[in-house]
Amino acid sequence: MVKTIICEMLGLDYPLFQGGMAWVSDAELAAAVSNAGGLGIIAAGNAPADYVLGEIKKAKSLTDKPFGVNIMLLSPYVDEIAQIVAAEKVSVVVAGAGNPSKYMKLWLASGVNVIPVVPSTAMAKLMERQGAAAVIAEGGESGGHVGDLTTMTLVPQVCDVVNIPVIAAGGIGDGRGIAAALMLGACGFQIGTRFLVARECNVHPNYKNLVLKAKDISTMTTGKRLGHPVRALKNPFMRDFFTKEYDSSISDEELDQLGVGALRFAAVDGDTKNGCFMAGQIAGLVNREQTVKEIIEEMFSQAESILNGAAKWVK
Ligand code: TUI
Repeated sequence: MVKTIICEMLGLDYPLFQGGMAWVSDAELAAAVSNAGGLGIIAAGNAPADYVLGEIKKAKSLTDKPFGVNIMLLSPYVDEIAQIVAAEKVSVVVAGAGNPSKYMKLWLASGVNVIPVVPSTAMAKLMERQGAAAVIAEGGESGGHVGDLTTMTLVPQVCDVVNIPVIAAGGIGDGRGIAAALMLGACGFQIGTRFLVARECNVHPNYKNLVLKAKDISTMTTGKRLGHPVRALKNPFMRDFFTKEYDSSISDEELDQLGVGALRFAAVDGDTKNGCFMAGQIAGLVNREQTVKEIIEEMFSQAESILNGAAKWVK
């Protein structure tokens, strides 16, 4: 068994977080992950507060195990959602895409474990000072809104500057990734892309098929000019956005507007031309639809056998 302090801290069988994917990570996916022994996470994304409350209640009806909510700090509904997770006393709040400082006191007072995503060591130190239970060091291999550093470089540097547990995210898709992240100092692993193709994942079948077909070089990033680069599968939407990003006749506002609704077109409508199919660079390795339980058990048994064999390399 791969058991770490994260299991003890949060009451998990596996030190695994399911990545909070906007429009994708609903109560059903989160409950399936929690029931399989990991930490399922409902993504708030840009959804209204009543949707998030409904998903929290649904998850409570589907599992007795702990689960979390991922709050996307750029959401227009973030203030309301911050109150809801406190009132509902969810086990874990993962905060991403910004600085959650203004909500920390509220969340800590309600007994929630606050686990922010950090793209840098400075942010990691700040979050530890403010009472975070752990941090997620997410490298730019991940899908969606990405930071600059890679998982390989970010995780050990974050581990060196904080005393709280560090969860690695970005580019982990199987047991090899888990074993590697452990060696970097992480004691938890956040996996998003592989769960996109889980049987219990309600994303549009076209989205699943694009991930299943993806190769190593199938993703790209756009949006650097707007200050929030996003990684997604290459398709007409992404290529068009990329061209316009380097066209000085297009204003930032117009560019921003181009992205509105694109993730919904992908996840809900399966629109392969106009959708933004966010996925990590590990998509090329994701080749089979499996149940959540199969995914988790396979990843950890692979990690275990690699780790058990690792001593043979040391003479
Ligand atoms: O948030 C994510 N991934 C996401 S959010 C998302 S929805 C979205 N869509 C379009 C544009 C923007 C968002 C899709 N995928 N991952 C966690 C993450 N957090 N990545 C990077 C960060 C981050 C960035 C800056 C965390 C903190 C931060 O702090 C900046 C500051 O204020 O100092």
